[in-house]
Amino acid sequence: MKIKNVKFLKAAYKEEEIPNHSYKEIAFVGRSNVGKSSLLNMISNNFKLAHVSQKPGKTKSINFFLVDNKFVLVDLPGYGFAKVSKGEKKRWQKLIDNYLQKRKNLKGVFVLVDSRHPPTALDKLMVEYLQSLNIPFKVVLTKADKLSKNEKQKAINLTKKELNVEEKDIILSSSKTREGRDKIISEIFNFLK
Ligand SMILES: Nc1nc2c(ncn2[C@@H]2O[C@H](COP(=O)(O)OP(=O)(O)O)[C@@H](O)[C@H]2O)c(=O)[nH]1
Ligand SMILES: [Mg+2]
Repeated sequence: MKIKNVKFLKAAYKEEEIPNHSYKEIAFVGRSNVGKSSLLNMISNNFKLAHVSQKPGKTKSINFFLVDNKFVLVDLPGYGFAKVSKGEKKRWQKLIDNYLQKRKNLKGVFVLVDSRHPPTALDKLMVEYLQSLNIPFKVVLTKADKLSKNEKQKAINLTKKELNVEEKDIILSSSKTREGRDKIISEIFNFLK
């Protein structure tokens, strides 16, 4: 259960651009700036793979990454960013919705939530949405390097309560310390089974 080689496959800006392959897919979602690109880089051992941006809302496409010629990681556009136009937001929302509703290859989703803040209304909506679609998911609490041991447990408890998920479905992670990497990779392979 290792990830060795990850390469960028494609960016899809519209539904028609979503690649037509038979690889199983694992997707990552979360509000912009939650640390999604950093996490993908950390998992891939490639600091330049997914663009880490200081400007939230920059990822406007669904990005596909091929792992060891076996399966595909999918970076979905960040939700809940205020500084884009309504039209632009609608376009992303439609792209994400279509993908989650229709994608037969999709085997599991990681919902990224900033460990320093309580889950947002949009995080809740996303979790409920995945539950309603029967898509298996895990919650990843990002930027855990910013928390003390106590605060980590508090963040887990809050996530359990707010998102109505079990502790076994929550993973603390940090792209700085690489905390959570092994767990995330092992869950990826569980999803792929
Ligand atoms: N302390 C800390 N900062 C992080 C971590 N992951 C991302 N960041 C920072 O959070 C900001 C947004 O990260 P990025 O990966 O671009 O988020 P994205 O918009 O969700 O793709 C950047 O300034 C990152 O350096 C982490 O694990 N720990
Ligand atoms: Mg990003």
